[in-house]
Amino acid sequence: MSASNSHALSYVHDEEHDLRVPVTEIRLNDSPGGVPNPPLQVYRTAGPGSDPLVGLPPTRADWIAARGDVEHYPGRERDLLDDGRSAVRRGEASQEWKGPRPVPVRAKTGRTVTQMHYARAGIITQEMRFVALRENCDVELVRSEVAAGRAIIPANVNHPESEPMIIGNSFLVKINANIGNSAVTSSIVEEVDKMRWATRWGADTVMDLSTGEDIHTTREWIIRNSPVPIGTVPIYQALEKVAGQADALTWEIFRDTVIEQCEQGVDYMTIHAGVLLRYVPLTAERLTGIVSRGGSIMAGWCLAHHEENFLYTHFDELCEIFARYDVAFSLGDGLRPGSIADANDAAQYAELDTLAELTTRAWAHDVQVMVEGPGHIPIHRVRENVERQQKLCHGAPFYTLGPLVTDIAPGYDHITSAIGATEIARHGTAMLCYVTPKEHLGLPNRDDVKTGVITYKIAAHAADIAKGHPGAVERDDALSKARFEFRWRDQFALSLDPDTAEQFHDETLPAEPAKTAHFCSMCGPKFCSMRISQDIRTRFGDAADQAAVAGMQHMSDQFRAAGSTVYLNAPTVPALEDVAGHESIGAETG
Ligand code: IRN
Ligand code: FE2
Repeated sequence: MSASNSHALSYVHDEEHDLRVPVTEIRLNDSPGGVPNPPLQVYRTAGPGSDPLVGLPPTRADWIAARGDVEHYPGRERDLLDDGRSAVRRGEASQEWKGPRPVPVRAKTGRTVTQMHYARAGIITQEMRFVALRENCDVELVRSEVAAGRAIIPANVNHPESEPMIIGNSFLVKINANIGNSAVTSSIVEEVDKMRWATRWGADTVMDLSTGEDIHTTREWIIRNSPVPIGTVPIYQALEKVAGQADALTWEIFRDTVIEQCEQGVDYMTIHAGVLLRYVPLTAERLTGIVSRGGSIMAGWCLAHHEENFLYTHFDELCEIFARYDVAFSLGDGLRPGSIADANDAAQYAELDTLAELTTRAWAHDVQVMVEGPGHIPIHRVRENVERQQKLCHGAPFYTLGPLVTDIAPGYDHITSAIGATEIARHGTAMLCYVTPKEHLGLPNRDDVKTGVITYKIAAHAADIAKGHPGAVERDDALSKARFEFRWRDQFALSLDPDTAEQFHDETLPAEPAKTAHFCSMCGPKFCSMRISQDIRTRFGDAADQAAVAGMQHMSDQFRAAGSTVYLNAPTVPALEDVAGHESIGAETG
């Protein structure tokens, strides 16, 4: 039996508003003496699960329709689920889509259907209520943060299968996993499985960065099955349409690609509109130039035409499109530094100024915005990045790629980047884009995706703890208690990765009795600190040993009187200022 078996799908209800939010319930064993431990309900990104060939139920469809501001496209019956080029059509894949083929909707002429629009009008949507239930916070906090642009709820009206979630500094730190990049689509089940694998381990959003000829169909399958918001970088697909020739890109080709993706239900899109013609020369002296794919495409286009970036010049049109579907901007950092040497340089910060300007312009259309950030930054310069972005962009959510705090560990860049990610998140970054161990080396496989997601869950959670997010330490405390009480199964079950925890334990102590043993193979039975601590507690918790405690207290008082610090039975730890006054150590005062 695996520890993840004690994880069950459960729901938190808001009966009044007919809402139910899927959560993962972790069931726990009793503490010694038969004291029960209540099950722990934790945030769940995997949704309720679906048959990949049918998709998830479109729960939000009724909420969207009830607002009365969307219309169906006349004559836009979809043949989207299999557009004639896919492997299924070619007979190379065995499964066929059995689910509904939803007709796309968009705002009625002159209407705006964004969560920001409703929030600013003082309307509390079902999406906001769902989010408040998930985050365990007041719905007014959700509404006011969305209204102010300090948080976004990416929720395209054409992705009614999604479970609303929020990205913003006042809420739990979120993580994104990138998937995609298979040259040829294999089958619905396999493509959907990539998204599911990432959300199973905790990805809050998934970006589909697929390229290749089946891109449209693959994305359709993923969206119809995805409980989390889906993001894309539409310039990649636009580039495919012009056979990879950046010069041949036009605003019209790009616009049509965006509309196609809006109709499919993409919830947010990376738009590299801050790469201005005049910024491109600022990268000339860099050690690593432009490392962003989208950034280099747009810089190439600007240079080839010697014209301003069309994403910038047509930005207001893009806002009008996004407002009709509630697609959120993820303003791309096309000039992010790709090495420690290029961190926080003129090119990066010039682009950030433009992203700030674009944020305000999108807000004028009531369109939701987050701002993308670096990249590679040494740890002592990380904080300045988020503080600068928050100030310039009036608190719009920051969404960063790590950053990596050193360049010297290819193969371990999930770690070099998680260090930077933790630091940047604790100072206010709202979402972290994961980096896998294959970064800079190759395409991530299934194990890499899992490692990347778990690594970023650690970074995000560490930041939640440091930020004092309400309830953040609940799971830590439950796990530590299980560990102290040698409830091995519960310790595994409470882990971010129960399978690995159990497997590592079992490598040395596979036998069933070891699951309740008061030691593990790290220290062995004699030197287990947890067991010794328990022995101490048992002994001194006993009234008969009160004399011993008094004796030790007496000794400690003497010790302290002689000028030393002791912590035995100290009710509080002395503050650093008080400790430092005692003696001066070090040369500078001498
Ligand atoms: C996140 C923050 N900065 C960049 N990202 C992610 O990088 C972005 O969300 C998308 O997944 C990818 C875009 O890469 P390029 O095109 O900028 O290299
Ligand atoms: Fe890099």
